Amino acid sequence: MTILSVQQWVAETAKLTQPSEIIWCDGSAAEWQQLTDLLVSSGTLIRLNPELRPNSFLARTDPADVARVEDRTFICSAHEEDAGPTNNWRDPQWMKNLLRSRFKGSMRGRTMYVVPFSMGPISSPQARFGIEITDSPYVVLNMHIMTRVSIEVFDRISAGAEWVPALHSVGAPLFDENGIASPDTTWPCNVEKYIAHFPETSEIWSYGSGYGGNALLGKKCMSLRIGSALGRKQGWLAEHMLLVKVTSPAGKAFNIAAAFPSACGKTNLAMLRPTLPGWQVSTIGDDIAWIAPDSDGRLRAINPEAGFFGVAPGTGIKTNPVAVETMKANTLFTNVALTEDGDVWWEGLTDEAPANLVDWTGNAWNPESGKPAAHPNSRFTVSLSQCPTIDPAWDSPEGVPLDAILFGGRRATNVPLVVESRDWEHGVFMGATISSEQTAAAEGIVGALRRDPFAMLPFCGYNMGDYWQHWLNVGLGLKQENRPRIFQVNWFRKDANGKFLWPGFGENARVIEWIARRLNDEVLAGASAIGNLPILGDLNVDGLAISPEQLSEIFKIDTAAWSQEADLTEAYFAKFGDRLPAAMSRQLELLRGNLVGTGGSEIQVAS
Ligand code: OXD
Ligand code: MN
Repeated sequence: MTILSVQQWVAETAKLTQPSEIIWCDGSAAEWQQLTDLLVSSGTLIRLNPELRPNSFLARTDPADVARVEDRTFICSAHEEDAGPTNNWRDPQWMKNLLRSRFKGSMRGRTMYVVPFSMGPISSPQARFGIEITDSPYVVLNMHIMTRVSIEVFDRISAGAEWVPALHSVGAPLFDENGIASPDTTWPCNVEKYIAHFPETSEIWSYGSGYGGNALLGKKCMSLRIGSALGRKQGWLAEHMLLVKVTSPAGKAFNIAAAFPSACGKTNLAMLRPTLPGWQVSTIGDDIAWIAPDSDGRLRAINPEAGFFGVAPGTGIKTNPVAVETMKANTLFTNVALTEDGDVWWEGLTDEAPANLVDWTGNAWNPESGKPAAHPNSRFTVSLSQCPTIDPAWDSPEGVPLDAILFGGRRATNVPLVVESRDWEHGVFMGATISSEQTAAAEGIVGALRRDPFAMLPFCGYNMGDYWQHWLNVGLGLKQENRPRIFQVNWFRKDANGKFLWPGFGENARVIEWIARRLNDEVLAGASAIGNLPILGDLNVDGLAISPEQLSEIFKIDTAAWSQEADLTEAYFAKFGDRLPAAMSRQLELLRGNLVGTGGSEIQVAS
């Protein structure tokens, strides 16, 4: 496409949506100033006390628009089987016809913003460009932080770069077709929501929500759903992974990407302050990694985002001091509580709630009410550049060479604290079988496994079976000695009384230390039925109140329970029919054979 086609797309969209004005955005400080002033005067943003939280704002959403809407998220490929059994599918023409009727006049009385953005440093060969059209100035401000908004993107497009058209409307026009006015609200949105992706033509159409991943289209929509489909065509991987650099006391550095389902402490790991002397962790990304093979047959990773859109509750001075420091200034908060002196608070920021809070709905908070002051999915949006542990490579066009990939779920049973895959294919099997026990009845049967392969369940833009095959293919294209090693971790194993066996948080650095020592060939591992485990004594537990019994419990492999798990995996894999790679069935059979052969937990030294 050429720059002309951008203009054409903008003109056609304006004809359809009928805004009263079009503004071409440039991502400048002046634009930030103008839009924050506008939203403070309209009541959408509250300016926080500049002495306590300079250049920072609080937004309160409509109580019905507080999270991603997975059941309203669609993958619109020509054939249903190309979306696969884990996605909501709609025919692309059917969806576009329906959406055209919703977008018709949807911006009447509002301003349409055209936001050119880059995912990844603009000059990076791994960067991809997009243009978001939105009628939400709140979205524009968030895009300023989360992506690189710049008019340079137009130059790249003129020079021939591909780009993703990303159309967004909150679906709340201020006039109907007869000119009858509807009053505006501080959080316009529509009860009907559609987050539609067209992976074959790389387009996004999002309607009805102003919140987070539904509306900041560079994030889940482009960087994961469209990104994964682009990556498949172009030979790279778009992943729901944090990215960190770990440096040993001897100064040896390793780059690690890690996939965790939502709400498994990803931001905390991305900003880990190790409890072990001499070890350092620096942050490159907390949510998404784009990973591509380089000319040395090695994988290189970039964080396509430029900001954190982190969950506030549980992010505390004790649990994540780095995040708390990061959001000292220049931060947008959404749905947290407001303090008397014009600052913000949420559950877990401090042990005690300050007096006289205003809750996320704008009402005086009654601590006795049993209701939280901040919404459980309330967020902070802040630039990566403000993170005290940021690694300089976060902004480097070349990205970083990847040494290890971690897969984690939230498992009370079966899965040990850490286990290393035997090889790439086994590692892909580990990723494909990530799951968590459901903890709330709302999610289904409590204790049943929720499968979340590669932590990509809501984010894979095509058939998940094809996605596993793509991972296998990418591995085959790498030099064997340069392939990242793959590990599975689980911070959440519990004992028979339901108590966590591992302290977690900063102590997870002990597991990272063992992984780094494996990468450096300093320690051996023991072969077990499910992969290679640390040899007793190699995992540093000095100073931890953990008994030898607890330690053996945390690594216990129960053959009967694993056989049952293998049966569940077989049933899950059957959903993918002939899209299931043969290598995944082979790995499952290997697991079954190992369980019979070793009795599960007998450990021999493997390497
Ligand atoms: C997120 C998520 O918001 O994964 O990052 O849900
Ligand atoms: Mn995420």
